[in-house]
Amino acid sequence: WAQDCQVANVQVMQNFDRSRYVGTWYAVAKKDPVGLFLRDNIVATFAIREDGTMTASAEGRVIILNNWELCAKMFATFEDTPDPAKFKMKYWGAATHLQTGDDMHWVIDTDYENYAVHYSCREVDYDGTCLDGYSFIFSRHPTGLRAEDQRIVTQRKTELCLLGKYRRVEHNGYC
Ligand code: ODT
Repeated sequence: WAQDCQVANVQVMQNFDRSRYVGTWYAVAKKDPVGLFLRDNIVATFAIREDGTMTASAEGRVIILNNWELCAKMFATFEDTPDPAKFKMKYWGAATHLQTGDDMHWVIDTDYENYAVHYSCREVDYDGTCLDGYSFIFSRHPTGLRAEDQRIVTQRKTELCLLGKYRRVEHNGYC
């Protein structure tokens, strides 16, 4: 895989199968965007509607209004694109003061049963690299990634040009 840090050249999951992606994922690491929102205790649950549309809900501790912490319940619907691993995510909160938005949502890699690497670039720079984006590392296990998955995930972080930019996402029962 070429590592030129161009958003347009980011490799995503081949033959992504949303039906195997459904269910619960625990965020174990996160690269934050500008204006960090979801902080820790982040759990996302994906589902598929009868018409095939992918949806998700997520819970987590968020920071709003410059230092106010609370557990937020968020919802999203995913619009398909020609690439099965690339979606447009429309999201909103259960309460009005929470973030709403439209982000791209790419599944970079997953084995469906243990780990998943997500990526979203909000703003592409003039040179084609990502100026502002975020990325989640998900695990099916609340305890974190298995040792054998860590190697693959580190490889993917490197390919995304984000190695060293993630922080651990804590799960301490706050939410
Ligand atoms: O936390 C941040 O700083 C940026 C993230 C904002 C988007 C949060 C929206 C969550 C909506 C419910 C979605 C669930 C699925 C999420 C999977 C991956 C990350 C968005």
